[in-house]
Amino acid sequence: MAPPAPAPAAGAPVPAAFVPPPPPVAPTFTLGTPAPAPEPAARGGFFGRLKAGLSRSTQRLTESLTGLFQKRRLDEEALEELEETLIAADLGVAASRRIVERFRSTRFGREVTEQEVKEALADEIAAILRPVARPMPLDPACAPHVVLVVGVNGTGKTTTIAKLGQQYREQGLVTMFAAGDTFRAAAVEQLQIWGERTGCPVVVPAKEGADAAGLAYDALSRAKSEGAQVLLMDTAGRLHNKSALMEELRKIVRVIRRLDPDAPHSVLLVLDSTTGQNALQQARVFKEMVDVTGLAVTKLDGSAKGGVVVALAEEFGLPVHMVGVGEKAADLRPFDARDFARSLVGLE
Ligand SMILES: Nc1nc2c(ncn2[C@@H]2O[C@H](COP(=O)(O)OP(=O)(O)OP(=O)(O)O)[C@@H](O)[C@H]2O)c(=O)[nH]1
Ligand SMILES: [Mg+2]
Repeated sequence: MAPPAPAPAAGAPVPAAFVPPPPPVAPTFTLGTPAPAPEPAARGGFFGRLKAGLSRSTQRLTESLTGLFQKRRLDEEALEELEETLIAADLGVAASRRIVERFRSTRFGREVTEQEVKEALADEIAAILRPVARPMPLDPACAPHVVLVVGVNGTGKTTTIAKLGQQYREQGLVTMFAAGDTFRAAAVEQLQIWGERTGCPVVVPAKEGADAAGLAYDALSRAKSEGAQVLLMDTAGRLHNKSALMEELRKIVRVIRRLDPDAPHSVLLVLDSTTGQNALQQARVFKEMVDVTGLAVTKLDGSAKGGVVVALAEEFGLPVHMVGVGEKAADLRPFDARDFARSLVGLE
């Protein structure tokens, strides 16, 4: 990959909010195993990428819709079938009911085509998603803005940190990583490699199994003394039980507040969209543990359960700051309600 851009002088003007720019050039690194060759649609920018990525979710939903609405009267039976279709597509019972109620009140008894149903569905879904589609606010004046990244193992925490690190560096922000998953040597190494590739210094524990809160404290002290503007903290996804993980996360928060009473400024919960309804359960559990401020939903490329984003929005109302639609740095993007809704129902 290209050598990292030089870090700007501390105090250089920086954007107040994180709005990743569209990828200006071919992505500079890939994460994990090489990504498969892009589908033709993937060349059409982010919307195309999202659409290609969501195709498995879309297929599930639209196959049922096609069977349902070949010009048909929107009667009680059709509405019931529509509700079942939406629930089967992981939108959740509450959101599915709400959408069907809107159909009932606006279109009941009318004859509708599949295209009309899709357009109306996309509008209703976008209306649910719009309030949560908010980029992660980033205030580098916090010096640094601390992002605690949490989530169960394998959801994409470490790679999301790497992608964010790359994007922030491209925006000229001095960014550091904290390898807070101290129990696994491999986890520390993984983040170290990303640090080297993205040009973000990584604070690592002195030894395997070191206290994660102590590491977090050291990382914030070092980030402060080195003038970092953003500090991304990785955490363990699994400890021997839930209360141990909760205790560890709470201790991290307590300890870093000795250095900055407002830290962490963001608590980003990473959820893997391929886990469908499990993602909802994970959100419930992590909300109990820490004050989650927003979500990153990963692996929407190839997920047949992308509809879960709608269920998450309906149940929690937490901002969906970003979505992962692939393994490259540029594949972590802000969440766009309309694009997502239209892709999900198979519209351009
Ligand atoms: N296709 C795809 N793969 C992703 C995405 N995000 C993460 N991954 C992959 O998911 C796998 C797990 O990602 P990690 O970042 O290691 O997950 P983690 O949450 O740090 O896992 P633990 O450290 O075990 O808790 C890796 O192979 C990533 O490349 C995405 O948006 N799309
Ligand atoms: Mg990890």
